[in-house]
Amino acid sequence: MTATSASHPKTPVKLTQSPTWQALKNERTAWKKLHLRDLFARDKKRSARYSLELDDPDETFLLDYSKNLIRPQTLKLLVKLAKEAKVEALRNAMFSGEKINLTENRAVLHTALRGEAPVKVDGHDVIPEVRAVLEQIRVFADRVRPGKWKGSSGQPITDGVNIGLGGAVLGPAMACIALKPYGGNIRVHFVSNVDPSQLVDTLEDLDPATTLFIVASKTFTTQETLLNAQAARTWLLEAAKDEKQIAKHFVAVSTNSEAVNALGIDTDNMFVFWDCVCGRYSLWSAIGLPIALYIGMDAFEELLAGGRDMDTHFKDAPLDQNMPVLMALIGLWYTNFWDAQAYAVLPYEQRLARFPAYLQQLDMESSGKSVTRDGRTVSCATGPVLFGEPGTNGQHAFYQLIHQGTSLIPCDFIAGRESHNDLIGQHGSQHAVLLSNFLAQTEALMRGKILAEAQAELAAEGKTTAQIKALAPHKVFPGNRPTNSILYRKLTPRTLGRLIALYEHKVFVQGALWNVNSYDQWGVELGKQLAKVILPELQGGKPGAHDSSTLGLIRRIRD
Ligand code: G6Q
Repeated sequence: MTATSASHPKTPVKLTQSPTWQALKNERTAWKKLHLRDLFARDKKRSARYSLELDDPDETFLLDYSKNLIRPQTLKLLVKLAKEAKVEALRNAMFSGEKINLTENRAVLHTALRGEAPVKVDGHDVIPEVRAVLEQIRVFADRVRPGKWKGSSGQPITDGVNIGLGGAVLGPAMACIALKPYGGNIRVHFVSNVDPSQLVDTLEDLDPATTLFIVASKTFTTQETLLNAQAARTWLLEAAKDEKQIAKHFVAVSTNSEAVNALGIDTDNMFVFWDCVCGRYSLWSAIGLPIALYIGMDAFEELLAGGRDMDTHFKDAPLDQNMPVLMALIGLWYTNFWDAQAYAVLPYEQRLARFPAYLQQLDMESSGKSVTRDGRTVSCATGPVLFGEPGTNGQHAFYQLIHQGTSLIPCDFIAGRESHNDLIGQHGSQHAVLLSNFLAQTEALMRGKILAEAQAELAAEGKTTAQIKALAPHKVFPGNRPTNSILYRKLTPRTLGRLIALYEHKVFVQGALWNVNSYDQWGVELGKQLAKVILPELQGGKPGAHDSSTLGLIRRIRD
């Protein structure tokens, strides 16, 4: 199919003015009298009714969305809204390579990176190029991992240091931590911050003779990445002494071969990706090189296959049985009708520790927009603030607010049935303890605790009537606090691929509903511009026209 520039299905002028939106407002009012505790009590099949599973008996991948503030009429209206927003047409446009990133006049190709069927952009099938780069990564990883790629002193590489920022680091770093059980003999490190402490701390224990740098930057103009790459180059040359050795210790991942060359990196050692792959959606591309180096190319291909599983589900499942669509609609329900301004992602899987940070960029950079695709001010709230930490850690920190605070914070709980590392302690399986917490939290958030239950508990503890009266109000939990539960068998590369793609598509659907361009990031570009103005002023130049606070701080730093 030939790409048609800027062709995308038109969404209604304002979704918020549709009768469905009004009906959802009425539905919200009806919910003032509903409590999930009662709905579960009345409908024993609620969980089965509101659960979806990928059709794969070997690898559980289940979404239980029954502990959400929904009932049949709620979902019916939400799905109708998705139809009115023409989500399916925009989805098809994305998968077929149409230029749906309107502000940059680009196709959106992260699904093509893990795809198999032809995807034509401007009449040209991109899949052969995608496969060619994957093959290049395979050849490279197959040389470095068994020690066939030698450093300046003839020794094999032991450590890879990825230098990159934002989309060039969050995905690969998250995935390498998540997939530690599949890691091989190459250690991987990630340096992103221009704060020199990060590079210094990383290099402290490394040997230049056995270290390989991967400089990852889509544009290869990001100041922080270039500075860190130059500093790494200097560190390497102090030991290697010879510029020719750079080729053995530096590779680049970029779309910009001129800039790669200008940094002194041999373009033979460059892995390309494409403008149509947005940074935060790029871990499937050559940006995933550190992942392939760490877990090997076969496992990396499994990660891609996991993404493809979710693509197939997203493309084929009807809207009301479609995991990303339902997660997106339910998220919109809370943002726009319950005034939820935050959203927590809580993996009960320590190795998903960086998953919330990864999702923060994916979601907030994609949906943090106030202007519609056609340049008008949005008519409703868009993306919420996303945060999260692995459970059970978060339980001992911020869950208090989720249970008893004044804000509604919908949560996604994520867990594996099996652990790579179970330990048997005094309570039996330690992994079972983790899972019992996962289940207890979602149940408690849903049920809450009514006053009579709190009073009965206190009475059972032997408290006096006066004590019960004083303490009971503090022990009441409102409940009706919504959660999704995502359960998989084990955190394998394939599962991780499914999980990431689930959230990618969820964000896509919300972008379609809110009619914002999920694939640009002008806020990020602003930061790139602004710091360049102030830098010379910090280094002795004449301060420009700033506010008194900024001027005062510039003076203090210069002093
Ligand atoms: C991601 C954003 C942004 C980007 C970084 C790094 O979607 O575009 O986070 O990844 O600013 O940009 P470069 O890859 O061009 O260095």
